[in-house]
Amino acid sequence: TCSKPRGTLIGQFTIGGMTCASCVNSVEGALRKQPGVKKVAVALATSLGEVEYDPSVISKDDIISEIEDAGFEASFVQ
Ligand code: 9UX
Repeated sequence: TCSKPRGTLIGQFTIGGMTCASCVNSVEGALRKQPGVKKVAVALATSLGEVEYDPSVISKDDIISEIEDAGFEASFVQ
């Protein structure tokens, strides 16, 4: 059984263009303020991010667009 509430998905994405810790804060901050985003964690060393979101509120494409608007490239791996 899944312990997550209904409507919650976890997606993993790769991020291009991050070179310092402030970049991490920019990506995380851009996503955290979006409705439907519940959790976000970005790792500088691996250029990987994980987001917990409600797909009925925000789509993967929306999430990618927000990251790109913050000045980075991103694509979901899952
Ligand atoms: Mo760090 Mo990131 O000086 O866009 S903020 S490179």
